[in-house]
Amino acid sequence: MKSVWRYAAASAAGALALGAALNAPAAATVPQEAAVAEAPGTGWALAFADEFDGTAVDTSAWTYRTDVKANSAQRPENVTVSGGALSINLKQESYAGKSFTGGGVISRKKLRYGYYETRARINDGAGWHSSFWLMAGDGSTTFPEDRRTEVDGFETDSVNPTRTSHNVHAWRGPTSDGALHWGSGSYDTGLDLRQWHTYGFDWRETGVTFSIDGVQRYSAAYGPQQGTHDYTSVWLTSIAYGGAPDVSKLPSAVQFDYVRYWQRDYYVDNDGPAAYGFTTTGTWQPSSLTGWTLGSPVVYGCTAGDRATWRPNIRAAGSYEAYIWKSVSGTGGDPAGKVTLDNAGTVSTRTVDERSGTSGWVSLGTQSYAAGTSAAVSLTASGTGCAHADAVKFVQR
Ligand SMILES: [Ca+2]
Repeated sequence: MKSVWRYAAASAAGALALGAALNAPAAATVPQEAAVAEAPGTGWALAFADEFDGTAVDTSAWTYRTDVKANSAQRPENVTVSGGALSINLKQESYAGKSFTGGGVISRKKLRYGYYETRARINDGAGWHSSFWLMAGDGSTTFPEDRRTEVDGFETDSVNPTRTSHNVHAWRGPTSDGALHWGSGSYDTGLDLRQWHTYGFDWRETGVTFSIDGVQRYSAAYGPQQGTHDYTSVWLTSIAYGGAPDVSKLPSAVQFDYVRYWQRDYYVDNDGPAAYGFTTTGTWQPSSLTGWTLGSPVVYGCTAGDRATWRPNIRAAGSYEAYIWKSVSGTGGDPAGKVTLDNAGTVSTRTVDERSGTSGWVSLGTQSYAAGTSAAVSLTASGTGCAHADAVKFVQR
């Protein structure tokens, strides 16, 4: 993957400011940056971002990590925004039975496939575990009941400030029962991670690819039937973990310059955040079928005219191949469910036979689409058997 970020040319004034900042408080040392986020490639569209350019955490976008884990308790008070960065302040203080406090933020927005990026630097001094990662939850625990996908863009233990790891975990709840894991293992990056570096990962249906400063470092083949591909929040966190904290280096801070999330392909699922484009008319009920990703519920409608509609919010005009997930369900399935693809008034239809073949994505062809919500796919039950509705996707071609 090419580098997705360009620094502004260092002016004399900029170099002076940066030099002077080396002795200033941590929050003032964010390097110069370009004025506009640069997309990771053609067709990607920015769908969520926080540049941390304000003077406080935007609590409409973020909640706080507040658990007590390993050697620290996490406190909202420790998270600040100033000087163009979010700082997680690391302290030696007695709180909630611990001698140290860290913290973090968790996005309220739940996201799935796309390219995620941050620029970050860890603290100097042993004893802290800092991460840029995805998972369900609100920050009160790292073992929520609905824990499924975990993607770790980086996990760095400050005792070894050149080493990090990239990981994917497919959980099935708060315990490790049945979980699957992919990981780079801790490796030497050849970089001083106490300096600013850009960390990105591209999560697709077929897996996750991780990079540092635009250089690919690890890829995990995390398929949709190996674990639930969940809607997750972005977590930026640091806790005391991995040996005793070096108290001579406290207080200190881990900093994040920004978080950005781009989309290129558009999945619309019957489950997940309600506003994401799935609607029904008629009567649809939960099915016991496994969906396109493990544990993604399917619904079914049995009366002629029952209709399910998926309407993506396409953020970049372009050429996309549309698909609908066909759920084969034996003699109970609808042999002639009508699938309609409406591209801003240009309509094509076909039928799908749920009584034959195998479950999988069925291509509806490649067309040019405008940005916005003018395209939709619908499935209408024929009244013979029951039609099953799960997901559609628009994949950029
Ligand atoms: Ca589903």
